[in-house]
Amino acid sequence: MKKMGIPNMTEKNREQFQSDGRLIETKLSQYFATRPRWGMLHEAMEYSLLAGGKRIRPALTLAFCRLFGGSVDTALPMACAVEMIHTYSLIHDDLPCMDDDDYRRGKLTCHKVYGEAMAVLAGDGLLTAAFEVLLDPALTEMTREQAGEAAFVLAKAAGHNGMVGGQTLDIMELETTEQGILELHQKKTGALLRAAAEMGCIAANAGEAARRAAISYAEHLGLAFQIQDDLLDAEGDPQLMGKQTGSDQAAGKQTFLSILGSEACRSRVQKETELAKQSLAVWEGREYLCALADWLENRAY
Ligand code: GRG
Repeated sequence: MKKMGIPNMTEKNREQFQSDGRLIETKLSQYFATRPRWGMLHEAMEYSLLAGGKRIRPALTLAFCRLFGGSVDTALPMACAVEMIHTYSLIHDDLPCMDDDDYRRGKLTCHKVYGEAMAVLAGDGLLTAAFEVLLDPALTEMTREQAGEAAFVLAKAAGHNGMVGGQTLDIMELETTEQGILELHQKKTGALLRAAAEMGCIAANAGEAARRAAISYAEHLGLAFQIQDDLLDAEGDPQLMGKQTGSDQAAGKQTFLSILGSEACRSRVQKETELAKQSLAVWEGREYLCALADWLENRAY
């Protein structure tokens, strides 16, 4: 997989994104470092967790915590938890019974390396570890109240009315209208991005107005992100993306692209990115989150 770097960001914002990335990477690598007798499981979990994702969701958690005056140490376990849920979803999504993909992020998928049963378990292990990390008093600087609230927000976003529900709508191919596809993606992709932003607010004990702004930002960003994902699946460079492209069309799937066409998709990505940025208009210190939105609008992977 070719690495693209992060264009269109000022040096300061790029440094922030990279230093948050290092923080997240280091913390994630500590959780499963020990190997019990059944350590193959931990190896498989770590293989996917440390496979080089963009770390967008944890970056949002840290950024919102910082924007609203919280401590990054409080937010870090929440950031790791959301990345664990995201990674589990990708491992399961790649399984033969779902999308049956051989490559992700330029590397063989978890089941290709460790076998299907171990990949199912690695996903299960990451899903549950996310809540362990949030709720273990020894691993966190959160108050019990913050941990409980974050766990609730994350569970709702990841579960049957959130990401798992969205994936179910997807595999049942129930949605064929723009409104239906929108709802599917609000659940499948948007819910976790929104939870990532909300957890940053929880870590900072942010007030209602701040939380509403963060949710609005995340919802518009999520939509832009998903539409860009549809465009990349059709038009992206597989080398840059680190996985096969063209899968939606090959499967005859209804997507924003198939319904709206590429021109309308591109302008919708722009519009949703603008709305995401406008959601933070009254908040000082928003430049970094605006730069993240701009980067995602133009991402090539
Ligand atoms: C299996 C329960 C279950 C859910 C799967 C998220 C998901 C649901 C499937 C992934 C399919 C997909 C490509 C969705 C589009 C948006 C998306 C989540 C892209 C991948 O996220 P990135 O770009 O990935 O943040 P990296 O690799 O950077 O972490």
